[in-house]
Amino acid sequence: MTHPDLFAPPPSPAKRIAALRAELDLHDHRYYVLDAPSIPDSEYDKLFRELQALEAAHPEFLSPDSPTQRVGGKPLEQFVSVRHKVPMLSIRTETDTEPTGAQNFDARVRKELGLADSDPPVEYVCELKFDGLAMSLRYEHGVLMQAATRGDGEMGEDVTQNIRTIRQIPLRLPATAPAVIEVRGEVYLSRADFEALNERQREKIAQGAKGEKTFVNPRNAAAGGVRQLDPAIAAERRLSFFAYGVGDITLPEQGGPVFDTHFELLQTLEKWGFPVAAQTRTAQGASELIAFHQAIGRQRDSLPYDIDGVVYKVNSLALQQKLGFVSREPRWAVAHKYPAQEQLTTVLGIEVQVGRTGKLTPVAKLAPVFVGGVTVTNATLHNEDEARRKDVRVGDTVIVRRAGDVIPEVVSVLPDKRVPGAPLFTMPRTCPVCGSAAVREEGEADYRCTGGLFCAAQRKEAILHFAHRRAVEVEGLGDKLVEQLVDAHVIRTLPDLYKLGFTALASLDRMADKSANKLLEALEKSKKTTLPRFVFGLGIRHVGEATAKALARHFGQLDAIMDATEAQLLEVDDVGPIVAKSIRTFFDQPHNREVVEQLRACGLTWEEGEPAARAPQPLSGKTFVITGTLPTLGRDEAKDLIEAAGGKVAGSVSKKTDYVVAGTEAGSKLAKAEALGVAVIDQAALLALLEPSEN
Ligand code: 5U1
Repeated sequence: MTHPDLFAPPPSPAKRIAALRAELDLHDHRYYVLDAPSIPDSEYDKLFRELQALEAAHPEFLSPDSPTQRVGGKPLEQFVSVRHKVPMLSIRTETDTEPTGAQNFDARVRKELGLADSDPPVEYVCELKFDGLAMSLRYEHGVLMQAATRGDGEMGEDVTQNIRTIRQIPLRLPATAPAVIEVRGEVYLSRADFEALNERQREKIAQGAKGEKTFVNPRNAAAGGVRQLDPAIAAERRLSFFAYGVGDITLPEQGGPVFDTHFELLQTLEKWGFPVAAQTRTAQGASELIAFHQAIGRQRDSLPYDIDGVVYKVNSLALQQKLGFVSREPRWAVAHKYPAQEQLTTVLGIEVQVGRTGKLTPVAKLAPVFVGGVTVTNATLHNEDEARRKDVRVGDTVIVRRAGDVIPEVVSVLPDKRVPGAPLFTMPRTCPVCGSAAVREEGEADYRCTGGLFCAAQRKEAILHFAHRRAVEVEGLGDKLVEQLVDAHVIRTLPDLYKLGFTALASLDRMADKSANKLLEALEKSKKTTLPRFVFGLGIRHVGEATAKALARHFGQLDAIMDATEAQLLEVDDVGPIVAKSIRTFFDQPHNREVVEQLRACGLTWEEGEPAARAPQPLSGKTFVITGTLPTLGRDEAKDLIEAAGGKVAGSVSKKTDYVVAGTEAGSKLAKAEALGVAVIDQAALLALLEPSEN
């Protein structure tokens, strides 16, 4: 039997264009909204290029709602003002961050509705209060026609070109959507995209780019992105969007949809392709509002974006209408805040800290301030350029920001409050810890101490790194002990560790005989190690665990690694020019070679192999996440096996994960893998994958 499609005529260009657009829209939605792509990027790119080629050959079919037209427009001269058909209201803010904030709102609603204590609880919808920029998206006959900022609520600015670049925003709605609908929501920048944007900015500044600056917070960066006249720059910001309501919409009597509740409306928006925050839920009465506020408060730091509170809305649209508005704020909604993520404080001093790799970081010592839910006393100034650009001086009043798990930072200075005569901050030219020269290489933003293992700051970190569980592993050698040993000048270099005697150890404060013996045993045990652990343990800049493994696999022997030229190092998987240079520089320092020789002389040994042909790499290019308890393999063992076979092991599941290896008591990672459609395998399947394939 012949396959009927085999002889069917090819579809007309118009039909193929329509099919490609629909397919790409679907993949955009799966990728950007559901976080669950169903085809690899390469396949997506192929479809995209086919559509671009067809549209170029048939410009008569070009249409603004095509996925190829997201970043199509030319820079504007200025934005055009637009009048909102339905004003964009603001929301009442409840600044009482305690449960009473929710109780007060519920009490007000009940009073306005004339409810008695004996009446049942009011039903609410709980949402997140995103820290972004309000936006109104107008669709006519299913096509995005206009995106406008809130402005003063009556008049906003037409920023359609920029908003089109947000891939989470559908350019076209399904046929079930009404003839006219304005979707209201928040444009924001995720924390990861904000950090990446600022990192790119810092690099540009370090390379001497004029007029570039870092951004104070994701909200400002998002607002700046939306207000770019050039849509190509807006596209680079990687803005995101969440929907939370509607403005103008076709009335039911003109064929528009009928909604009884706000929750139903949000569910429908989600069905039409808009991102709605997954945390959104209904709640009965004040007690459930409080529970929501507290639950989200606990998650706030780990959310991928900034929120400044949660929002409660009366769910019934009929009750919303009954409650009405007061001065542009609906009585049926409130934003219940969390402690602010930015606060004012004063700079007590500026210290320069030295990291394990010798990086010098200026840190502002602050008058203690409660920000983002914790008391902050230190804030990073990143590097000399940043400190100078912000011009932070001792005695200044500054805005400090702490959001998520990111290190607190000084975002700006209040110049009016400066104490006259406060001196300019200058980066020291010598290391504040060891006095060695501090140098800043061309094109780099950071100063580094050149003292290497001679620098106590680097020494402590270097010893801790060497003794780490995934490096040479000296059980029981923690930071307190290393600090004591280095501060008491008992050890200066790594080999000194192996020269420690019982008497020196037992004389340390709080060191019992038993602990001293245990440490000596652990040191003895650590002498038998492996080449990758030893190389990783040396703490060479840019050489992480995976690179150390790749080097050991490739060269087989330590001397071969130490003597390899940059060109030879570049042949190793995972090693690029920066890493190759760093390895070469490390082994070019006589004192580093001396450390290696002394460690060997102290009895550290590992198996060496021939710099032979590489072992088979059946898992090359694959990313794994391990969760739960595996039947026989420990986590580290499984990780080592995967990495030896060329795979990577990540800590969290994302759309880029190829396999989740799940054992017993696997938790949220397993659930996430299932939600994203990532392959879940057990230990036996992992071991099968490790077998090199026959061909
Ligand atoms: N989640 C959410 N944020 N937010 C902001 N809902 C919401 N609603 C708003 C605003 C300004 O306004 C409506 C209550 C009109």
